[in-house]
Amino acid sequence: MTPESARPHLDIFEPVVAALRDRRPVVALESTIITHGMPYPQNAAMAARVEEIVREEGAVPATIAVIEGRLKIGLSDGEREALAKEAGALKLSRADLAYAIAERRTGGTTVAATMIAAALSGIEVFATGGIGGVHKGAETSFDVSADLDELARTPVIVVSAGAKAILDIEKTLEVLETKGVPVVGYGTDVMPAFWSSRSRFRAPLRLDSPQAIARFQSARRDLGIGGGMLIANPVAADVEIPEAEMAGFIATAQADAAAKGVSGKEVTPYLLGRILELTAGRSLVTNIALVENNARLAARIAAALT
Ligand code: PSU
Ligand code: MN
Repeated sequence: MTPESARPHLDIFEPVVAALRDRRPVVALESTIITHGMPYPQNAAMAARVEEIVREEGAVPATIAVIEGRLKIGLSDGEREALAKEAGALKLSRADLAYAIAERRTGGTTVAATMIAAALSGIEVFATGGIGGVHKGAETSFDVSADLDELARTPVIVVSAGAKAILDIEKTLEVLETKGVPVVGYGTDVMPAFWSSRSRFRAPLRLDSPQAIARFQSARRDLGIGGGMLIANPVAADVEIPEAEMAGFIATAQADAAAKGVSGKEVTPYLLGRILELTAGRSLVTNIALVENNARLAARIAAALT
């Protein structure tokens, strides 16, 4: 599966090697959410709990990150803890994943970079919080996440709570449609908005079971349609922050980012951190709950694929 030339840079954790060899379900997990998405120690607790949930569902978790130049597919508890505390971690996407390897650096992998690593190691399903997408104001900033291109080209099922609500969800859906990426509402006709279970937009497609998602993905493969798909799994209603309530916090965070001149890859981490302050920690509780919810569904999809 792994191209020979990539192998010297990859360390696949033993339980993941065994599961892939025996064709048991494996779920990839990203690490930018650990290094840039949440503060310590909540990030460490979230990362440990998410792995546990995947195991409870009978799958093997593979948290993906770059540690001192090694592309790690699956981390030990010690490596995961150390990454959660690492202050100098890079945020790695398609553009800089290989840079971190060549320069022997440490970094969290975004949705895009985690998809690349998952596909290299033969993992078909991946759980995250929310993908990157088209930022509000992208018509002047041109800030469109590399996650969207990766979904178009790399054959991994990405389980998310939709696009982060700090984004322009309507434009993000348009770009995904243009690129031929299926966006599937899980058990819903309405696109979720990360912290909110509902947005103003319809989910382009709907499926109601992990088995149905697995069938859809294998039909795509049979037809030679490459690329990934995005599953939009709404956060549970009892922990959501409704969209109308979030809108005010997001607008304030956005205005603060503009006033401070935050740009490039710092935009998403800055907005998430500012929203955490503005909601007095409530957004973090929701963020953790939705990642856990996505990990559970991803494990069930992985099982359905085997
Ligand atoms: N989901 C979260 N928290 C995060 C992210 C997603 O709950 O921090 C990360 C993902 O790694 C995603 C990245 O790929 O933010 C998008 O960054 P950008 O908008 O700069 O492409
Ligand atoms: Mn960006």
